[in-house]
Amino acid sequence: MSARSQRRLTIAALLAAILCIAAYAFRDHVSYLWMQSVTVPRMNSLFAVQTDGVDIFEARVVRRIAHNRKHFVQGLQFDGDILWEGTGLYGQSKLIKYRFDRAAGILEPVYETALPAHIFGEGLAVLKGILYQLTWKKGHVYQYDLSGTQPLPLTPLSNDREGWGLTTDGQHLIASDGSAFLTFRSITDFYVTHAIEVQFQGKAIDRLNELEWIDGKVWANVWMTPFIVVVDPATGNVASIVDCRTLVEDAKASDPDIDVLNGIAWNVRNRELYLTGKLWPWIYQVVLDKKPSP
Ligand SMILES: [Ca+2]
Repeated sequence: MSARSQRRLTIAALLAAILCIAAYAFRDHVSYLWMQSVTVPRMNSLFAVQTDGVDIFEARVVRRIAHNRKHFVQGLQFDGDILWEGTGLYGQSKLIKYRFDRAAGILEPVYETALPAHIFGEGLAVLKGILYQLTWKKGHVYQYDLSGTQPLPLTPLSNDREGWGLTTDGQHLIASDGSAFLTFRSITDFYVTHAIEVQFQGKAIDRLNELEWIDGKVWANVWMTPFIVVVDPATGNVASIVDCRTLVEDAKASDPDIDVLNGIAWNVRNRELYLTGKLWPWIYQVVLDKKPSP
């Protein structure tokens, strides 16, 4: 082989190595863009056209609660007057505790802890004095004892799937993993007790993300859409759909760089609904207006 051929071979090998390293380093971003390109048009067209037989509600803004626009919201849940928020992104994932001044509409951060830089935080839920926080791909389910003045970390549990959203029916934890399945989990070891497939008019609805248990139903953000599905936990069937396009437009008008709708918190004591998204400058208190049947 000539010296020139050897140089070409070396350069080609180096380029291939650089491409492989870049593809590995940005694998999550590539996967994210691919899922976005496939999911968004399909979900939007599905919900826009085929809504026979389910109730459609439109989320209407009651008030805006100021929120840190750097928070990539992955989990949101009230515990009395406390609002818990879990955020994602590598190097930026946190668990945040707010005291909510409901009359003034102000969230006062009273505790914050950062997750390790290699951990991407996901959904959270509070059940029987323990806060559970998922991680995206590492399989950790962080646990915190909430009986003291500050959360006390306990030994993490293990998740056998990707962690996306989390909520509770009061007995189980209920988790989403990016698929159309919601898994019901034991609070002691996070093992699956049973699962349901979420379906809308016979079609599986995947990319289920942040969750909330409200009045016996599981509410789920559908990732990359402005819609929330309200799911019957016994059958998996979508009972109604909440159209949040007005909120997305309002948030986008405040900040064009916002990410998707993601974050549902039900203030059970006052029966108030709060919604937000990733990198949104607001948490919205909303009421639902039922849309007339077409
Ligand atoms: Ca929630």
